[in-house]
Amino acid sequence: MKKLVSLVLVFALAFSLAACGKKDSATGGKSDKDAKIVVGVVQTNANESDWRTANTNSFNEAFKEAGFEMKMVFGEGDHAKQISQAQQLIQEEVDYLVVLGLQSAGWEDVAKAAKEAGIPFIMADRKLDLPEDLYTAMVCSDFEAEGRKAVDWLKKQNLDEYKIVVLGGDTGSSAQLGRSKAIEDGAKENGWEIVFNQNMKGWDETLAKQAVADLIASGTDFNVIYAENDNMARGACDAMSAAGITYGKNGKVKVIAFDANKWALEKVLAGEFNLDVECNPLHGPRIVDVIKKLEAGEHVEKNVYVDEEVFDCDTITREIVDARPY
Ligand code: GYE
Repeated sequence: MKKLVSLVLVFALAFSLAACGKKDSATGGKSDKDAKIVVGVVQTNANESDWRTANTNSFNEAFKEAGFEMKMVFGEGDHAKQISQAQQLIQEEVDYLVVLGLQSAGWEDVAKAAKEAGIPFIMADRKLDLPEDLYTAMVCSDFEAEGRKAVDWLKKQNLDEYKIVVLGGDTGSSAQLGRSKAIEDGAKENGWEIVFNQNMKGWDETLAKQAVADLIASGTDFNVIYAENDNMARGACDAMSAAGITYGKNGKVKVIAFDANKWALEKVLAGEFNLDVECNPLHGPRIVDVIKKLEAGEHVEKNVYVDEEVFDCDTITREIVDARPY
């Protein structure tokens, strides 16, 4: 009998030692409660846009305040690089993996590797094409919904004609895919003409300015700029200014932007942009909240879309702009 009891105790000890070395990818939870939580963050690019700068700063500040150690890496426009960076972070056995994907597709192998390693996979900013069993939580923007807000506003303008220039973001990012789908569907539904529809690599402001300058030089007629972020909208406005084309509140061309950076809302207030659709970059505190809940074994919503609003040059106020956090 004594032998049986000691055998059972040996197995129980062996099992508990084996279990403490492996985290549960669904719930996280460091085996050593006193050690610092280490979070790997696979970011898109360092200097992609003002939105991205605010986003990166948000992670830095929130993780520092939470006492997390952050290992942030930058794909710099290269999807394959992001994949290998994520795999490296898994090898380094980070406690959590947060991914902001340049591309929405192609993340299955990384997500499977994280799950196998017991590392919770969290999507931030841009939803990735993954089944729900391969990620722990998603905190993203609904980009198609953002685009629909712009389409609904545009429809209410009751323009005599709609000749739309679409300046898209990075091809294949969920932000570009969602916003582009909204305007393309809206144009079909309403019989609007899209006279130009190209994605600007890296959401680049200079590329957007040059594209609009070329359109003007070629004599292409347009009366709407649908720019998928603030920086590209500013590039388009610079091109129109250089050509003496009026735009904004009292201009020939309506200007629609996305992100709602504070400097861009100053342009909405000044009547240079007609509409700016918010895409809130402050994901740092949101991801800290998710990780703290996982550490505490609390329930975490699987899919959370960030609440976002729109800013219209006819209704925005100085107070609204001054109160903005980014
Ligand atoms: O709109 C753009 C940034 O992923 C929503 O990426 C983000 C987009 C944002 O570079 O400015």
